[in-house]
Amino acid sequence: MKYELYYWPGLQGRGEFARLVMEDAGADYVDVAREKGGMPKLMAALERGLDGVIPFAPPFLRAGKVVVAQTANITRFLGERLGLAPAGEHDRFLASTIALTIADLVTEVHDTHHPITPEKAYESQKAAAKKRAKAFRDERIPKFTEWLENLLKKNGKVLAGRRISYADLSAFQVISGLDYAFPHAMARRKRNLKRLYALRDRVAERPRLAAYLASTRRVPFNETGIFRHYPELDSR
Ligand SMILES: N[C@@H](CCC(=O)N[C@@H](CS)C(=O)NCC(=O)O)C(=O)O
Repeated sequence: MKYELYYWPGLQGRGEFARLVMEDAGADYVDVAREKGGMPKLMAALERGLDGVIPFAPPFLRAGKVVVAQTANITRFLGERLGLAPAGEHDRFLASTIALTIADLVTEVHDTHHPITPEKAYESQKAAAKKRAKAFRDERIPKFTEWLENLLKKNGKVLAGRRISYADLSAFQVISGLDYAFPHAMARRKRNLKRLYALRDRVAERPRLAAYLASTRRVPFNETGIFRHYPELDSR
């Protein structure tokens, strides 16, 4: 099976959550819009649909005749197919709950630099972004990250089930992104998040992921993505 990932080129963005699952599993996939002639395919899928499905926004994934959109839905689909999901209903829904909550957190990260609308540039909403980022740093980072830390305290070395799952890969990505975007705010949180950072390190050391992270397929975090480092939105 060759998976087709549709996502904007030049940034990790939400597409990265799906990439990490496929990279860790050693799956065969193509990043459609990064290929020559790929952007028109992405735009055509958004305008006219793929196999009868018109996704609202990237990322979306084609796996044979199945088309899946929404990041958490995609990572669950891939995780369950590629051996990166827990077994049993309780843990399957726990993993899915974690991925959906991380998707909420990602939206809040995005809204720190686009608090008014995603349709206008950051530069046109800087004053509101400063206020939003302060509330995010002071109230929302602690709430989300301590929730993840407490899940680890209860469950052990992984967030759901007994082995690494797509939920853990998503936690790796969101912590890496927060570290990039808000290095000062995160440095202050770190001592309360020992289990979460240990998980982040264990995920980064997985052989296929370590190779991926060192490759050119891993586009560096940058200021066109979700996790943007604007010093004025972080605090010393
Ligand atoms: N809830 C969706 C959000 C998807 C989303 O906002 N995608 C962004 C790129 S990361 C986009 O292209 N949005 C276009 C739009 O909202 O008009 C998910 O988690 O996949």
